[in-house]
Amino acid sequence: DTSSGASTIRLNQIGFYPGAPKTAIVTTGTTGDFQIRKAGKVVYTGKLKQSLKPGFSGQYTSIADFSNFTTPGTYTLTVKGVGQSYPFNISNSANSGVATGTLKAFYFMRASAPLEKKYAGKWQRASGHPDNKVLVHPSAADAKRPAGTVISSPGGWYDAGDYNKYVVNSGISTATLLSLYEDFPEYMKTVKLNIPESNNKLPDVLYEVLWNLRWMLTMQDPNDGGVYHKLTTAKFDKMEMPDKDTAVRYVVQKSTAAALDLAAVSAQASRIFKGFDKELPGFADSCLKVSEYAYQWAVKNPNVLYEQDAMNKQFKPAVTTGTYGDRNVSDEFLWASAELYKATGKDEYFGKINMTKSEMVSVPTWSNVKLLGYYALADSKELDPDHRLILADIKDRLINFADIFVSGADSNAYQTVMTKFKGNFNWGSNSNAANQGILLIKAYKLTRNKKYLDYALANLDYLLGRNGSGYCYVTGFGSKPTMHPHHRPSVADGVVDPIPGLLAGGPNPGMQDKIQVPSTAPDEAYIDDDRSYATNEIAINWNAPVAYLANAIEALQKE
Ligand code: 9MR
Repeated sequence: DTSSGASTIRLNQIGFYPGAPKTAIVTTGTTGDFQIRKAGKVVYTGKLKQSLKPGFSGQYTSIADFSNFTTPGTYTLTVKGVGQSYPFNISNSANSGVATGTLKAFYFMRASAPLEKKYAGKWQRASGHPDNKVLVHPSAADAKRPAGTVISSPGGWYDAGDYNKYVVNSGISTATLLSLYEDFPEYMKTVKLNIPESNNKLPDVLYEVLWNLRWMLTMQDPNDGGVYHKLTTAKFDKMEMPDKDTAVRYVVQKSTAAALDLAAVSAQASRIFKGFDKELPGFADSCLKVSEYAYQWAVKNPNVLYEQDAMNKQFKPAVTTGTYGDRNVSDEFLWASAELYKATGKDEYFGKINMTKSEMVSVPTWSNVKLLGYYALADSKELDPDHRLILADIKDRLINFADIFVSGADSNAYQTVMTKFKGNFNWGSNSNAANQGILLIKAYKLTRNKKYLDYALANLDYLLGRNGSGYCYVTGFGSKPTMHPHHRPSVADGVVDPIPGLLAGGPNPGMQDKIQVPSTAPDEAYIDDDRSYATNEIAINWNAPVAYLANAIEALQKE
């Protein structure tokens, strides 16, 4: 009985590495034997083991551990009285398709460009949002750029299911992909994305990053260094293709968070692109100039928050699109100071890094970027010896933090770090799984202790099917993938399959969109419905960490 088994046996629907842990979860808690089968024939038998704790729904699960089975091939897992799982592979490059696909997804998110058939296949589409005539919104007006001034700000990635471009969210997304390259340069040089720039000199991942970075640089006002918070229509448009949305686009109010996020990313970029000065002459230098200028603006304007409701009381037209309205920019200061210190070696930036020990409670999110600063510092060994003690302390903090996540993860129903805490299941919960994975990869790189790598892989397994809903949350992959993401082109293009490589937001019992989820158990609160923007939207800050995680794991398996 394939159908009931497939919905009850939860595993990475794509595959496993010969030498790595292999785990499936049986949601019924059944005990007894399980079998691994190749074309129906049993090739391995193991014993199911009950979970020590129940899942969030109250149900104990059982665990099928077949790590000892290492022969490459295509298999199913069966349990008597339960049925048969979806098929999976054991292979040396088990997740390479997902790794490449989640990166290629950024190409599909490009604004101001047509997607040609040779790169986009059946998802080819016309260009949308040229953004070469963007208006300065009254909230952003000043003497040099009065309201209605036309500026050019083309390119970049669409943020999510909507077509707007937000600097704050672009910051963490772009930084995550830059870090993927920085942390695994040799592997990333081999990753081919089939994008228009693929035959040029730089690694493909860097060309994709450049598409967004170049847009981000245009969001700085050259007159004062300040950075517009977002480029947006006044209200969200319909579920239509990009070229159909021709509403006026604005840049709105400058904000401290936008300035610091741009400062951090462009400092990091300056470091990386310095290595490609021959291919992109002067680009690294201009990134660093933008960075220092934005940082200076933030120092002069240290607490300009983006408060959309207040803004709308003062200025017309009212703007009702996403806010990314961070209320606390101390972590943005830390991140930008860390990146600028690393890029320049200047003590003035080091002095601004606030080292208070408290508050390191969250993996990175668009509103909490503290850990991105720690990541930058943790591998800055080449810098001033006077600061080495502090840098060593950062490494300890990162490892301690990783340990908090890992400890006891083997007792919960899905045997992952993600499924340890209820609190992980908020809007965009899948990005928490991915960002925890990144933290664990960083801890692995610092210690070479395999437990971190194994739990990073377990969180990837979580995203690809070993979870409370039974979905593979990456479109286009696995036997039961997300099919109806809240994503305008995927809904409007008339193609049955959604655009591939996109990570759904994931379980979130909040129902901010008023769409009923099938279960309010936190890890089951997911619905594959394109109206459910609180569980099933896609977004660049969710795709970037899953792309990092899948590529990092592929790279590390090959080491
Ligand atoms: O990811 C954001 C999430 O943390 C917030 O809770 C939510 C509501 O403010 O907004 C999410 O971001 C959305 C953004 O505002 C507009 N584009 C789509 C984003 C993903 O849903």
